Amino acid sequence: MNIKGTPVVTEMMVVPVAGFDSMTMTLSGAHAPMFTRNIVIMKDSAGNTGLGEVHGGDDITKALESYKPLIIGKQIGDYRNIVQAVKRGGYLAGGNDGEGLQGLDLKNLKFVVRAETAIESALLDLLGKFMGLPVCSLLGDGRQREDITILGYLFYVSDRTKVNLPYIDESSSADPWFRIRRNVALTPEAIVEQAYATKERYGFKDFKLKAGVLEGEEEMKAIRALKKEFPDARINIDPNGAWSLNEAIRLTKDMHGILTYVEDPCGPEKGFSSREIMSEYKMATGHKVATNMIATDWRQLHHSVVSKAVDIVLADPHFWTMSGSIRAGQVLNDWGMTWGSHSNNHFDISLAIFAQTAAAAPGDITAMDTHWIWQDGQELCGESIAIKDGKIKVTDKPGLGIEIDMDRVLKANELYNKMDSHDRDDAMAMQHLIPNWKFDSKKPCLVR
Ligand code: GKR
Ligand code: MG
Repeated sequence: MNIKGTPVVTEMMVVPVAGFDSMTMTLSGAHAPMFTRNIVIMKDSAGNTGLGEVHGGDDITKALESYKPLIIGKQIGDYRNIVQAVKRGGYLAGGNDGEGLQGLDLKNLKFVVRAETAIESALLDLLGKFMGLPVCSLLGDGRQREDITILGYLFYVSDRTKVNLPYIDESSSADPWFRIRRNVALTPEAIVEQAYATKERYGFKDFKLKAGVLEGEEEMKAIRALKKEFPDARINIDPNGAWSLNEAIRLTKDMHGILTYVEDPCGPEKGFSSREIMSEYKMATGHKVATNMIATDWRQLHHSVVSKAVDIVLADPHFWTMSGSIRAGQVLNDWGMTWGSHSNNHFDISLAIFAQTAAAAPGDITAMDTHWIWQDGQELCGESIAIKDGKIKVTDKPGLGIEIDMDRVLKANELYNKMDSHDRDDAMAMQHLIPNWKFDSKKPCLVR
């Protein structure tokens, strides 16, 4: 097909980058001192620059590099066909063997991630700039809202001073949140302190606690403490499938009015799939259930819906592509279900991707996850997207509404090049806390 009238892509750069992180804890272990991402920077014949971001790792870099010949010289208006060509003809980071199991630090993550999202985003950014429209106006049925509600994503944090790893120290920062976010937080009081500091800086009204770290009872104490301090907050807990069905029921059955919903409480057990188990959990407790683990593509979504295992699907555009996430959002809304988005550590280009996708998702969407509060201050773009009053205001600027700062990108690339390994490995830092620690999908990471 020959489409006339839109600029052509003249250049595409893939830049792997790294940023600093806290020793945040999950079922998978501890976040390493640095996290990685892949950035795509495209230029077109109209002189515009388009941006994309997706997960890090050499395999994803390789996939993105392989797309170049399928993109350069093509018209940006033909972006749907370009993304198709990339899906069919590019190198595929392939094969997922970890359904329903938290294994995001292992090689599984790259199989859930859709590297082409970074291409789609950069092309939509260029097209939006050419047309003078924000990306959300080009997705699905167009813009659905003026601002996006964001939740405060709280994590337990281990004591970085007890391990000999290059975690950064921000305890002398002028900002109260920056001051505490790199420090140990393993008690209900410390989680409440995080919530206050993030509320102060970002105005959050809703919170999520990443669980699967301590015994479930301890984690419920933190949830109760949060609710006591923030009685109007919608609060959610996410152990990434760590609890058995019985345990999940025991822990949460009396938490109505305290927990608004529960995210991936259980995984597969005793020959039953995570969908069957979560459906039993829902029936037994009456809690609403969210997932980013058992509905990460259309086939999984179908089975999740048929088995009535979930109410809220966290359709991260980096897993679904932006247009795929919106298509899921439309279907969920038509079926009386709820759209939301999961996240992993990311830079501000992904924050813009989340915001533009959420802006086009129809219906009563749930507050969106973002890890940005843990990365805030490490922007790759000039004027970053702000979270104020617990919301991101959807930009009226064309495209993603952000402009890349190459000096910052090059610095983040330098950091990346100093790293020995570029793949996420949450078991690495755990060895410094608990020698010979091994991932167990049914055991909180600090319970050994
Ligand atoms: O950043 O470690 C983390 C999170 O645990 C992430 O990997 C999860 O995928 O945030 C995610 C979730 O909601 O499950
Ligand atoms: Mg989750």
